[in-house]
Amino acid sequence: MFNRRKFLGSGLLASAGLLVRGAPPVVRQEKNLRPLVISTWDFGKPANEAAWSILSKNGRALDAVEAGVKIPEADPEVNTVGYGGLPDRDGYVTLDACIMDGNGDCGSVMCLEHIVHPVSVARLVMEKTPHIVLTGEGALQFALSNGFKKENLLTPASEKMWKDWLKESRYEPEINIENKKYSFSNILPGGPGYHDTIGMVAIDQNGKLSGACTTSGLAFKMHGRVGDSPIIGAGLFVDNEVGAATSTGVGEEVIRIAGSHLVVEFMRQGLTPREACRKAVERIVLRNPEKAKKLQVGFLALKKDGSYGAFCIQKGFVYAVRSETTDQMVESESWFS
Ligand code: SD4
Repeated sequence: MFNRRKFLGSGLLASAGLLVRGAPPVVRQEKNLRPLVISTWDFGKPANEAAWSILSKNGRALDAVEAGVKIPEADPEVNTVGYGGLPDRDGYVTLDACIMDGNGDCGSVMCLEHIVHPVSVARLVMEKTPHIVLTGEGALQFALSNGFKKENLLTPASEKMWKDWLKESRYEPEINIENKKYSFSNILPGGPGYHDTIGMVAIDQNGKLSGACTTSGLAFKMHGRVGDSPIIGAGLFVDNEVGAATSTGVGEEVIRIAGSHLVVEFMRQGLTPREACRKAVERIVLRNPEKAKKLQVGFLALKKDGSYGAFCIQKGFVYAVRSETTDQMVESESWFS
């Protein structure tokens, strides 16, 4: 269970303005702080910056989250989102993404190949079709017919990691691999499977909420495997009446509890974002405590009043926050310390 003493201590650090990544967690509950954007993991920081350049000019949250998550999608160094993402076990880079507006509009692509910005394809599914989800070849054809360029997303670095992995083909998600993204040398040849995602939620000047989530999913996954990230209600959920939530970690466990929807519903019942995330984590842990010891899931939530929070299973989940007064990484509280 999370360590309350440590947590209280961190509040002091935070109020002294000292809290940065690596320090103990903090929960901010400032109200009416908007616009504001929060997103998962280290790469959330540059992503937030792109989102902020829209939000700070009175732009829409929907435009902000799309622009934000496009940053790691295009970054070849981020080996778990978009271009440069690690492939499945057959060597195909297949991407999952979704976007949702607070009014219930949403779009999603699953198992999409060859397109650097799946989130933008998801947005087009939302805006140009009567559907919500397009998958695989159909999603690719839709993207191409809307002017997206077909590209090879497998970078030499990712291909090498895949070939190294093939030597043993061991498949087991590694906890907090996201934090290692800038260092390929941290990833052992023949080592575990990797998971990583950017989930971003934002509130704009007008109090409207939106979110986006995009990933290459679990590395070296079975071909055709889809995680929580592109599933509305699992990897992302947004409701202008209440708030927004997104998730990261082992998608199968998030799907089982419709995680992001659950977090939003807990907030609807009056819980703070942090309490709502903690209750969702509790749901996963209590259903199988032994299994939970070996996996990571993190939830990140933003309430309509501008308060935000997170909770995860294992220590090490960090998220980025950007507003007029804040630009920082925050470490989430965890179930296990
Ligand atoms: C998935 N949830 O495909 C994604 C992976 C992830 O941090 O979020 N990793 O299961």
